[in-house]
Amino acid sequence: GNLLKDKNILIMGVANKWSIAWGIAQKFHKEGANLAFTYYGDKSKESLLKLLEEEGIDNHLLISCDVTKDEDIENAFLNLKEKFGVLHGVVHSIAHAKKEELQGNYYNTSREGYHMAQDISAYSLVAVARNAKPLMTEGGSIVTLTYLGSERAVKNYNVMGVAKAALEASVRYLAVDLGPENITVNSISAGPIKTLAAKGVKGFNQMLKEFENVSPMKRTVKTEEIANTALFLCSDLGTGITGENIHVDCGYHILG
Ligand code: 0WD
Repeated sequence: GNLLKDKNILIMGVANKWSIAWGIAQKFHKEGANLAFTYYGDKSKESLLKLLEEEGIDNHLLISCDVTKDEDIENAFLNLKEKFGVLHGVVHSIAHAKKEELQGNYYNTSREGYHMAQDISAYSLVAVARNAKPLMTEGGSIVTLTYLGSERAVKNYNVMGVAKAALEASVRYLAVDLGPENITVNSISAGPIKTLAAKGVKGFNQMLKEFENVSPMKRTVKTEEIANTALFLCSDLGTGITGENIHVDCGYHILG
């Protein structure tokens, strides 16, 4: 396909082959996008280099970026400006909380853990949007990943659910800020997928089983289905949609 031909897109958050961001990267590559990646830590860099080689994605830009550091984010977009000049899309697929706070009672969340979850999982999108804006001179699309735990009290999701609520609210405010520049900002609310981040949530495997049993489609969602929605949003098919949260979860969220 060529739905993303001549589009320069930044993918943030590939940690390994199970990462949702990697599924999105593969799809975007097949649709002709010019890709850049930010990674966090040496382990992610190694995985990413290997994956890129296997997939035959070359001429990419790889940038180290810890989203808790303003200077890392600024540096990433400086690099992008040099390499691409114009940017058409950003996929933000980053979240983190302390493992011990993804279980038990939410009231046990520490101040530090609360701040960390907000910083990495929600504020990072705000900083990314601010830095992306000057490069999105031809309009653009910013897409982030969220989860139903923002709307409902999902067992064990706790502090991350609160961070995702902030992320989704940020999507709406950013959509207003950036709308005049023809930049859309949306989130995809993905059903549970077995990844590194998911393993941090206590009882995740059980959650997958329950999901299979009760979701309207009686199955879990595939990473490729998340990637297809990200593709739609970043291509010319998705223009006119902004501030939206699209559930890609086999219908699970409609259940009472
Ligand atoms: O079921 C799932 N897997 C769902 C995931 C359902 C619904 C939503 N999501 C969301 C996650 O909350 C996240 O926002 O999708 C996004 C991607 O998550 P993923 O693909 O499930 O998980 P993973 O492959 O672990 O990617 C998240 C990555 C980090 O991985 P680790 O596991 O090392 O925390 O976010 C990155 C890192 O690569 N990350 C950071 N990047 C920059 N700076 C930082 C940081 N400080 N911290 C974590």
